[in-house]
Amino acid sequence: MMKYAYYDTEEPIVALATPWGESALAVIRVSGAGSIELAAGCFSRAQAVLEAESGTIGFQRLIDSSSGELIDEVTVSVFRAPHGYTGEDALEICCHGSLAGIRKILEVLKRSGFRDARPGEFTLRAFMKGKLDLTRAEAVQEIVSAKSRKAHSLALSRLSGGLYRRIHELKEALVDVISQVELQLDYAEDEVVLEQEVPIERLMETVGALSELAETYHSGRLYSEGVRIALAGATNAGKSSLFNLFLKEDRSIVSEVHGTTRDYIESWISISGIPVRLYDTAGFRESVDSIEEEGIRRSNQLLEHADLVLYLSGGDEEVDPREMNSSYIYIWNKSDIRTSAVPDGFFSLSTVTGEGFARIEQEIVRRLTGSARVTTEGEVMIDSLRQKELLDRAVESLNTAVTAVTDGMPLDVVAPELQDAIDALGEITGEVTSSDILDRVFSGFCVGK
Ligand SMILES: Nc1nc2c(ncn2[C@@H]2O[C@H](COP(=O)(O)OP(=O)(O)OP(=O)(O)O)[C@@H](O)[C@H]2O)c(=O)[nH]1
Ligand SMILES: [Mg+2]
Repeated sequence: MMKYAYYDTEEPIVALATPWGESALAVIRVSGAGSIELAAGCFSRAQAVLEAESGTIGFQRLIDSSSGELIDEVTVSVFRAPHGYTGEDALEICCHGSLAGIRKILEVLKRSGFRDARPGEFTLRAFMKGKLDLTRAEAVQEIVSAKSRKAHSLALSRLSGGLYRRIHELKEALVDVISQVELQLDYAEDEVVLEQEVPIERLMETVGALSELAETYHSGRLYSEGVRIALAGATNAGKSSLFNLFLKEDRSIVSEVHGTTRDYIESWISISGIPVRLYDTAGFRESVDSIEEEGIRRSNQLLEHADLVLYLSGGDEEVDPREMNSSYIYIWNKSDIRTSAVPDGFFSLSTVTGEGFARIEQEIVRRLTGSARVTTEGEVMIDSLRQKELLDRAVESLNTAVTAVTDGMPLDVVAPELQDAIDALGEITGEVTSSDILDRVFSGFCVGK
């Protein structure tokens, strides 16, 4: 674990902000006090960088100053405190995406006095400089790791302050309540006896709003992390056909031969914005050989770890309702050629005509979102366990406060509970902070972010 002291500095730092690998272009970032002066020595036209205004960009040759050797032709964007992402003096060097070149540039910059940045250190500095609060800082990483368009737009709304404003609003409401309570406590000290009064309705409203926000964690996670869905059933039931239907391409081999799929195949798809890792598996039957047996064993393992299983029936196998698993979705496939009635609890499907497919997609979304609230336009959702835990803590403290009030307990029992809830909300936005909190938030970041 990194220590706060490590962060608490304006030391010049450097990091590659784009992936390690061959690419058309790569971006190397430096930030910190004096970083423009430090880096200037590496450029052919040092004076231009030294004199550049914030937010300007210029062409440069990057030179190894010890040997005079040309390393790369680059463009350099200049940011001066308090402007730019970090709010410190900073440069973004856009070079060619060659691993050898990138390594050399990093080496030259480090020799000039920069040290390697730790994960999230640029964003941490932006936070320290008051450029963003913690909910926005977390949103930065959430945007980078978003796996679906939906997760991306939810994170983007947090970055633009949607969550911050909601938390701030609720916190203000609590600050109002606590100042009323404290006023009464002050009077009590003056021994003026007053009827104790706490705006209990306002308090309950706030508790309600905070628990609602905490509950969005489940859906928030759903959209950012995604889920695992496995296809299961007897051989030849049509699992690979359904897999291909989801992917809208002929990815998995389909044939009338039983036991076509022997190892599982997986792919990311999106169902109503939820990222889904979909698995096509080896069908069940009394195994014919040891390879297929191993395939079936792996299928079973996948089913155990899947968030949802789609179980296909494609032939004349008997269905025993007592053996149906309530967390599976049962599908009666090949409806185009089957004459028997669809059994209770099954969804009818034909992967050939596509009949019933939309209904199954709807059922998947219904099952995954379950009791979780489905997002509506503009709704604020949370996607961080840290935020969820703090919201839970605030709700718990407020519930204790409400109980204390209704039980007629003295106000000096109520006030600390209110204060704890306010502190919890302050921790979410970063107004109340500690090295542990910062470690927890920033250690999950990419280097260079
Ligand atoms: N008529 C009809 N045939 C289907 C349907 N779905 C699949 N089939 C056919 O059923 C056969 C088996 O389909 P697959 O998708 O390979 O079945 P599977 O469950 O993956 O089989 P294994 O990989 O052997 O476990 C193929 O010949 C498909 O063309 C359907 O809805 N209607
Ligand atoms: Mg198959």
